[in-house]
Amino acid sequence: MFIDAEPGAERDLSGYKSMIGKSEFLSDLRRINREVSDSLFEDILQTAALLAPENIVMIESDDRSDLIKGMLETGMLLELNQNEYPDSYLHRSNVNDVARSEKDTFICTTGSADDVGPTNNWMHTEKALKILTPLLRNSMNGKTMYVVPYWLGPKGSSFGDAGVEITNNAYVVLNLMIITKVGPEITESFGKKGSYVLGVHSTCTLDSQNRYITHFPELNDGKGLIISVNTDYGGNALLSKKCHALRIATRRASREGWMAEHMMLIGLNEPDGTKTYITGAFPSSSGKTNLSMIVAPEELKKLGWASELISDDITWINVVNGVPFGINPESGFFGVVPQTSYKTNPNAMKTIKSNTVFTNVALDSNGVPFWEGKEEKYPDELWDWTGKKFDGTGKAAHPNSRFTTSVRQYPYLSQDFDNPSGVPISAFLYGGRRRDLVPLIYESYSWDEGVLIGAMQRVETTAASTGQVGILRNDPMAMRPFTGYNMARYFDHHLKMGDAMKIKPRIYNVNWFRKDTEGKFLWPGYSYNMYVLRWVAGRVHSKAKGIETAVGYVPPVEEFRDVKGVLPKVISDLLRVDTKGFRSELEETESFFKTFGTAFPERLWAAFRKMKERTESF
Ligand code: OXD
Ligand code: MN
Repeated sequence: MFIDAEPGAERDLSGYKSMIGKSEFLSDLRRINREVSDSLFEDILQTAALLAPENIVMIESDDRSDLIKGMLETGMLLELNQNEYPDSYLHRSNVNDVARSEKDTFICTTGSADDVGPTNNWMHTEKALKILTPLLRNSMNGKTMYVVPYWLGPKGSSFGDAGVEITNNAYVVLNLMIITKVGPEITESFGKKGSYVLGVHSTCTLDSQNRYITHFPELNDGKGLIISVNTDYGGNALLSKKCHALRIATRRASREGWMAEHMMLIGLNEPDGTKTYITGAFPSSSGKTNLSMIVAPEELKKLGWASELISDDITWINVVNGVPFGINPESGFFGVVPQTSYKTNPNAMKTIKSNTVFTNVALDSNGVPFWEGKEEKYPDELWDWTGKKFDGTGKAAHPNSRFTTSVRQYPYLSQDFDNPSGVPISAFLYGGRRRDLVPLIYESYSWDEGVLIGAMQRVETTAASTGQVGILRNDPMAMRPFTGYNMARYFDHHLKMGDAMKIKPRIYNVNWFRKDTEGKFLWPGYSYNMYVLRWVAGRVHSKAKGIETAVGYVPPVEEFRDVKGVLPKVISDLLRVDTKGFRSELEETESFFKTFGTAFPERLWAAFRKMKERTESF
């Protein structure tokens, strides 16, 4: 077990044993894999011994109704207007706990800080456990301890993974029941996997001074242990998501030869029936969900262009016979709400119209949820995300307010969503919020330069994480907060994965966020991004031209000739590569790359030098 529950003391655990002994999940699991079932029994027991809850509830059905009923009774959920938003609810967080907290997030190993590199916080495993044990001890006194065995990925997929989250928080349980697979349908996959990532989450007192989101990739027999305390916010507390499916997964992926990425994944359908699978990595709250739900503009829709969704946030990629195949480890959205409307993202609006948990949105007098960007005007009467009457100052909904909804409600879910083998990926997009410099799109000259483009991403910070918003920072592959080991080795892993691919995805840098001198966006974005994807598909299938520039190929302006409402002059501005600007960008990036010291791959320096030379000669 990970922690000595009560050093030196014998406790009577018979009560807990009999509660856990009633679990049908464990007894079914026993028939498939006795060793895993016994080990899970023991982990639950030892965790209970430390946390000392009043009772233990195993989540072994996907029926959420009892949980919701209980949460309505305690006020943890508020019922929304059931005519307009059937089976939908509002949860209000503690005001000091509304975003991922990177400063409190640690990767803990028995080695040294070099294991995690300069972009992560590191703590020695022993030191971390010394801090965490007293925080955890008896922290569930008088509370229910929920145990949620979950499965990430398509049922039965050898690329999927098993996890268990132990938590006292019913809101966390409810979210997990939406964003992962739970219940009897997962027992077989879980048992066959033969091991699981263990997550322990305790609300404690929500003391922000003692908030920790810690990852122990070496513990739990090398499968990984996660401990999160004093926070209930999604990204900090839904341990299946960023903690398991990214931080723990990246490190394992690097050893096992696959990739865990902060990427959406869509299938783009062309009028002639061609389908192109495209992934895209964008930092939190930078339009990744919107792109994953893109609707073609009328002119392209009429011709037969359409997009279907596989992932909105995370993609796991395995190379099979030299071809990269992607799956979505998740089963639900935990998406950012503000600015979502029938104009910007009609598919999201349809998806969240029922069966949805909203977090930290505002509420009108009819019990209808409201957020900035939903409608033109504020309703006459409104309560803000904290429950106070909204007086027109500040934001009514929190900028990081969220919706949690099953992907099954998405109207254009790919038929391959459940495909255990995943789908073959032909293109990677990297991007983020850049008001200047980065053109609408360019394509890298090679895999290595594509990895460089990913590694070079400098983007503006958003409300998804605590701290100042709008600050430019290096966020390679949109993975800075989510890589569970040294990013220099993560870059190296990317390069090597390219070597393993016979058919390498083309790699692009995109930027929907360029502004003019008056601060207005140059590109309308949203459905218009389909024109950009059309060029990507054209390149993949060798149909579209590219013009050479210092950093890669850009589309000729004619590729956008049928775009309505954007002047050709603006298009050509959007596609212009500012060679001098990129030279400075490379210089600034160089100092970031140097922070990795000798761990930074020489092969990536070579790609860097090549691009830099071109910025001098173009
Ligand atoms: C998310 C994030 O919640 O990236 O997806 O913060
Ligand atoms: Mn994300």
